[in-house]
Amino acid sequence: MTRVFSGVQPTGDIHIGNYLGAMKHFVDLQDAHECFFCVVDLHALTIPQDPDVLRRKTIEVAGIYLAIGLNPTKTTLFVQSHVPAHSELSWLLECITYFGELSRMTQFKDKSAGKENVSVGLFTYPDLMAADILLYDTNYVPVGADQKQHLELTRDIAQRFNNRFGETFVVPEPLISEVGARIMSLSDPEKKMSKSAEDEVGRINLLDTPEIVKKKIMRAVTDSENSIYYDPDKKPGLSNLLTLMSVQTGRSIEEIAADYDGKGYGLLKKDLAEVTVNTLKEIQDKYYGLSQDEIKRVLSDGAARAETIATKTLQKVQQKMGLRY
Ligand code: AQP
Repeated sequence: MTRVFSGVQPTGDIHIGNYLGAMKHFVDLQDAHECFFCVVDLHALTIPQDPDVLRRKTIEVAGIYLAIGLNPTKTTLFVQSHVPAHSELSWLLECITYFGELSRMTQFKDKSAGKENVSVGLFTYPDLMAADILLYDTNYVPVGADQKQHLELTRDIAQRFNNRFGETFVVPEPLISEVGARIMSLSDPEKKMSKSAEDEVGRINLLDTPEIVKKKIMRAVTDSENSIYYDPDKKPGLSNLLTLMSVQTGRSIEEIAADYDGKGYGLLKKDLAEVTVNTLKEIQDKYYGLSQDEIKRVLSDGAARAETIATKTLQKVQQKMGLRY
């Protein structure tokens, strides 16, 4: 069976961009593949975290995994730091990654820009991500468009290792959806919707109340024209709303634009708010019905399953690199 791996950081609030760009696809993939979905808490440490908040958010992300429909009897759900092989393989991969490669990562450039104290972890983060993926002989990695460059680096590292030490790693393919892979901020639609953006109204969190969702969508920045058509360069705000409508309803952007053209932006926003509230309601109903103990049990079982596979891969890599007798 082909393998799928992906992860979500327990930082900030999980938003509809994370869901529509990546997490929703996790659910679609779990029937046809052997899936591993991780709460990547070690990645979260690349920027300062309050320890209690990090612990709470780790359980929250795992709860959201269950609430969106991931089934722990089919899919392995676990926390990255509970499987030590992730950190160990990361170091080994750092030793075959070039400084120039990591320096070219746009996410590092964006997140470090203008900051005086940037952690080394933020710089080497793509190696930890490569380790996450390569430990499980992963064939497919469902992610949003912002992770494309990291995935390309993972492929380069896997191929380099295989060329240098002999066939070891499966070279993974990214799965990036055509529509919805880059959901934009509602308040600044030139930028992607992001957990770390200070502007709360730019993102719809999966656990936002219906009132807040409606308010955020009705206030979404659009443009002063009145005609409805998709053009992310000329009309980024409106195009983002059409995208949100399309990925949630399964209707094409063209069809939606034709439906609303001439009827004003207000109606589109009102209907989108309703659709979004319904999407979130289903998730929230399940989320608030889960107990902490239930979530922790799933994570503990998942870590045990993940560890068996990850340790085998790590030992193979250590052997090839000359670390074992
Ligand atoms: N705006 C987005 N549109 C579509 N997909 C997105 N993803 C993130 N933002 C969008 C995808 O969500 C998955 C989980 O993301 P993550 O937790 O690993 O962290 P991230 O990419 O750093 O997400 P954020 O929310 O944007 O956080 P910050 O603010 O810290 O940068 C990934 O598959 C990601 O591609």
